Amino acid sequence: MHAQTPQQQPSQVIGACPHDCPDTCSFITTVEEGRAVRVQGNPAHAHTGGVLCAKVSKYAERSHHPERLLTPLKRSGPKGSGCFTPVSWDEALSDIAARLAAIARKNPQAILPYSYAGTMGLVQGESMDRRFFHQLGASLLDRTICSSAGSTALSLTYGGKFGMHVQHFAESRLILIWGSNSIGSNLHFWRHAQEAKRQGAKLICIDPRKSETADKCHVHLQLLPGTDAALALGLMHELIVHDWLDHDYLQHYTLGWEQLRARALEWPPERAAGVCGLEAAQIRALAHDYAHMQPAAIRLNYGVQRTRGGGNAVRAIACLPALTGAWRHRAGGLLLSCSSHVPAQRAHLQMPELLGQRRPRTINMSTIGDALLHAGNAHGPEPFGPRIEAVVVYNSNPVAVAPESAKVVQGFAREDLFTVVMEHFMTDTADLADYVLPATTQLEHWDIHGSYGHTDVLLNRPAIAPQGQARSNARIFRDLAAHMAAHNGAFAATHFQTPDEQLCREAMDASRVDFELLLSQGHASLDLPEAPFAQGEFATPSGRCEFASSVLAAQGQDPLPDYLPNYETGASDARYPLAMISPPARNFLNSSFVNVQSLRNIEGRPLIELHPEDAAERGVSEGDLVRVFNQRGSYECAATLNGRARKGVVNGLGIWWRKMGHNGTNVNELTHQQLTDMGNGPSFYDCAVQVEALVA
Ligand SMILES: Nc1nc2c(c(=O)[nH]1)N[C@H]1C(S)=C(S)[C@@H](COP(=O)(O)OP(=O)(O)OC[C@H]3O[C@@H](n4cnc5c(=O)[nH]c(N)nc54)[C@H](O)[C@@H]3O)O[C@H]1N2
Ligand SMILES: Nc1nc2c(c(=O)[nH]1)N[C@H]1C(S)=C(S)[C@@H](COP(=O)(O)OP(=O)(O)OC[C@H]3O[C@@H](n4cnc5c(=O)[nH]c(N)nc54)[C@H](O)[C@@H]3O)O[C@H]1N2
Ligand code: SF4
Ligand SMILES: [Mo]
Repeated sequence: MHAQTPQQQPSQVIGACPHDCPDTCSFITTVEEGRAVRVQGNPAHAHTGGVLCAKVSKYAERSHHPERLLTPLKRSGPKGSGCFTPVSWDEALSDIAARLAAIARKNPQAILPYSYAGTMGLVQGESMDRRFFHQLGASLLDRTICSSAGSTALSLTYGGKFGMHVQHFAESRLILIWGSNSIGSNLHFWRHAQEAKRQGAKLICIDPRKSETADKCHVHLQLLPGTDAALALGLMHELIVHDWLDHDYLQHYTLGWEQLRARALEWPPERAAGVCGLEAAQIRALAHDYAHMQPAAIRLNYGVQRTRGGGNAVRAIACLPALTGAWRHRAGGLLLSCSSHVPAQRAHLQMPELLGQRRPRTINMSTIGDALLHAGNAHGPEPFGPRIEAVVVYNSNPVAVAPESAKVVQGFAREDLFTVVMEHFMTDTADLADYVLPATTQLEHWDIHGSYGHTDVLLNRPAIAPQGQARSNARIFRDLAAHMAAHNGAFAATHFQTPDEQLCREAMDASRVDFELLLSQGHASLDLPEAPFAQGEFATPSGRCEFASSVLAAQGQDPLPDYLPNYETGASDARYPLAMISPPARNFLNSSFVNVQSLRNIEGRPLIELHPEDAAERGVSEGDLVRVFNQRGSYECAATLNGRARKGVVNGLGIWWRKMGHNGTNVNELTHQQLTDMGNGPSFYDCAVQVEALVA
């Protein structure tokens, strides 16, 4: 055995999982000879409890993947031909700066940033990038693709994204797991739910799919997609007629009770059951449990808000714990997101003041297909402004994840569109770029993270050197600013030079988060009350839980939650009689990890789950290839009759890369760009299709 130099000693570095997942785990990377050999859960971080999900356990495999992008690439053939030539950073950045500067001279709003939560880090996700685009005066992006309906609804009701502490679910007597496949997408919450179950709690899953989580709950209410508001109103009806109410809580801490009462009384369980495709007795039983098994907690997740009425559904469900006073106990109440607790210094990181007097238009990321295809106008009845001439994509893979892919692809395929994609891999979006810039992974850069599923703050230290010539997002924007300075002196300012580690130091309110503690142990807990709304203290304008929203009323909208039917149901168009939802695959994270072989082996191949009767009507047997289609497009995949689909509903799992699909498409070939009732979000799970056997 040869002697090791100090650098060759295995070392362990504390980091944070960057993914868009409510768990925000603390992880430890073991490094040997400059390579990450293992990524494991940090046992010292209570929420992580030493456990990572299967996906991120493969993070070393992902980071050292043989197909990692290691040099800047410049397109050398027609768009989408896959022909790229390696170029130096200097050449790439000079050319990109010149192209963007030329567009900006005409109208900077023709430039659009496109990013989401490929990393949730404040530094690599929303700092130098925003400074850069603010200085440029580029179009703003409304980042709606995941959670905006639910977030808006929660904020209207509670005044922000606040909720129960996740660890207190372990003490609940009843847990409603509503629109969440927790085992797949919120594993560390599930550990607390399991603990509660061991202590005798009852677990009830509310989900159109018989998910892995539904399998483990005592009761599964398999309602039709997009009918949750009707269910919540039916529950309220029962709470009211039996007087299972906390009148003191209602009187002191809520707004609009009399109005909500009148609305809920329009929803006897029979009516709600008819809408939801459930039995009235199931709704009665749920209401009885909810009133009598206290403390009662609701783990709501974003799966519930991806239909036309998703915002109203979240508002209706969010009212429930105020009716029964469940909030009085720390193990009662609701958790959708608690991200408003994070003391992030966003204005400091993003510097919107760099816009000066300019007020650029905002483009909704959920309708990127339509936006890219818009010819542009400045003066129409609905002014769109200039045609989009350049897009800079980072932390996102819109060609795979955005709805109505045919239009998204057509948009990104425009020969006259200048597209820069910063990525780890050659994704479907990178395939259509003019420049592809290699980005570092979480193992290679600094970052700092809040969470939307717990109330700790985490620091991520780099464990290994950047692979190849990869650079962090923040560094790429710093370097691009330096090249832009040749065209516009404002980019020479020192706020375009702040290093990543310094941005981490400045990202959080220092009076709330001790950075030295983060440096030493990687995580720090926020000091917060045990039960957020035990004594009211909602962050709404009225200080109350707003059943009737003063904000909605001021906008001339219905101030109360209501049931809004889906845009598309299996009944709305005879040609497309099946409702399709497309929830996450357990071993992928949106479209990330699809290219990690060990995880793809577990998922197998693109598939839909079909009810055996729907399959029989179409002559489809287990494992057959099928064509799922509607007026927007067609997606070929395998069908499974595994018992997880309800009759009339198809489950298209996961966001496969299009190029790995059977006919080069994925499930978003079928989804549409109509928006949710609140927050301008996408309605991915509000989609009607037909299925037919594919004749080979
Ligand atoms: N393994 C894995 N984990 C993930 C992700 C992933 O892709 N894979 N994605 C991450 C992201 S981006 C997010 S936003 C979060 C949360 O993402 P969510 O979308 O909340 O993810 P899930 O918890 O899988 O839950 C969605 C569940 O809602 C159900 N559902 C669909 N339509 C309806 C409906 O109308 N009503 C009700 N009640 N339920 C419905 C689906 O069947 C599914 O079981 O998860 C994150 N975690
Ligand atoms: N049909 C259907 N569509 C959906 C959903 C659904 O349930 N059904 N879910 C929706 C939801 S909830 C969400 S959140 C969106 C998610 O959509 P996206 O935010 O686009 O998420 P990902 O598909 O994971 O793509 C993230 C990309 O960022 C890259 N990335 C990661 N870290 C970095 C980094 O540090 N730098 C750079 N430059 N790149 C990085 C990854 O390699 C990956 O390709 O998809 C939505 N689309
Ligand atoms: S994806 Fe979620 S569960 Fe998996 S390691 Fe990251 S934070 Fe933890
Ligand atoms: Mo998401």
